[in-house]
Amino acid sequence: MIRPEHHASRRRALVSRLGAPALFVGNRIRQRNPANDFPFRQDSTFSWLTGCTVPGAALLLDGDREVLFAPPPSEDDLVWTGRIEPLADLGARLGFSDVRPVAELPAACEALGRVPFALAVPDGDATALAAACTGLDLHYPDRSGPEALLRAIADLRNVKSAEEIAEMEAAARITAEAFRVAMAATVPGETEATVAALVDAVMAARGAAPSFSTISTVHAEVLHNTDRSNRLEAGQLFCLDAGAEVPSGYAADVTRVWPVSGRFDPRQKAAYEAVFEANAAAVAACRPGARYRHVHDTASRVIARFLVDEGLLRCSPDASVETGAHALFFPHGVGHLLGMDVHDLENLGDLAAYAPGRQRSTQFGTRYLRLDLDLVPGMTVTIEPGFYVVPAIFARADFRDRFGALVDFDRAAQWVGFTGIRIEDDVLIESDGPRVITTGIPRSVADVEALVGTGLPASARFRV
Ligand SMILES: [Mn+2]
Repeated sequence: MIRPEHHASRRRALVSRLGAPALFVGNRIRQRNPANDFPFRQDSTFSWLTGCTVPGAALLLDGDREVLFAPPPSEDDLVWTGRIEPLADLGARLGFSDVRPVAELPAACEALGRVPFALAVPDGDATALAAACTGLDLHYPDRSGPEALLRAIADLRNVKSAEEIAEMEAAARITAEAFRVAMAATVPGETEATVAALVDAVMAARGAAPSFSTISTVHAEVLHNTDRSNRLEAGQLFCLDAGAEVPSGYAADVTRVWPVSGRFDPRQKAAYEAVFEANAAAVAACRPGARYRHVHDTASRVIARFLVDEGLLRCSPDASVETGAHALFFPHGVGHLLGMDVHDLENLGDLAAYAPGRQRSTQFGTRYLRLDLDLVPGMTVTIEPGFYVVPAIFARADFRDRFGALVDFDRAAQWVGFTGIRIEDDVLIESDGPRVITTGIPRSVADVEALVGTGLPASARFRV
């Protein structure tokens, strides 16, 4: 867990950057029906500042003054949820000497005498409260808050402390265990749903939760595939894209693809090794000072070289990166920021992930690159190149026109049904270079083939 003193140092760092008061609201519980709630997840910035996971809480910062607001517990809570923590106890646990009922928040904002900074959160009611208390035009996620506030939050959250890195390593360890169980359990006849259930069960058994809906599919060419209705068949490639979130809120995000039969066929193996090489080259490029766009281009060049070797591209890898031809087979960015959210800070907009003066590319593929900062020590990013055969892309008339000279569409048609391959790891930028924190998950062809289908390990005792 992150210590209260650590949260306090973040608040001081933020206040000294802002030079003005600031209001942060947390998320509230959202109901599906009365007495039937959706799972609660605190807003990440609110958690980052307070460690407070009480729904409906708020934080007011004004110079040295810090006030935590929270809904007072009721007697009914004791009966229905077993939770009763008096506000004073909540404050003592989280390191706040001043904790008040949240009903007092509007008057406290009024008493500031000036408009505080405030942040929109993924909860309409909480954002409306922040807007009402400040008069700011706030709407999640397109009007998240004043630019100076967003920049300060992005700069501070983007560089992880040793305590945060330890949390991310814990998330990575649980994720690695889940992946090993999933690989071991994969045999023809098993189902996508069962593998996903095993992954989520490992996370739950270790006190964590999925940091996003587990992707468990034999159709990796659908990038964010949420369908889990298929039975696994020999000859298919299976894709697992999943990550654990530990109680402090830090996430992992990993993808592996493996053969259902336990053996890659020659074409699958060639493509897998190209994506693996792209992953390794991109990881190696994640050095302090490197521009992330160049990390993306490094992976693209390796994928393009494979496409040239297979006769799918008729141009040099450099010409492919220039024109974007390879993106017909690698239609997404090489990765993104990672932290308390899987696409960390994405709710603040491109301001958090694109350096000033840098814009998203207009080119197909590269325009989905979620990050273009210069890397600095303490940043954590994902590296996730891929190779996909997407019939809908090959069918596009505008692509056939534009790339007709560069892409062999007849040859591409022979690959339809291949599905796709993505290999994703989480990388910490250290002063002397990159460090992969998602270790212990097979990556090489030999390591993958050695584990797939070996059966559930004894440690997976939670299986009933
Ligand atoms: Mn990812």
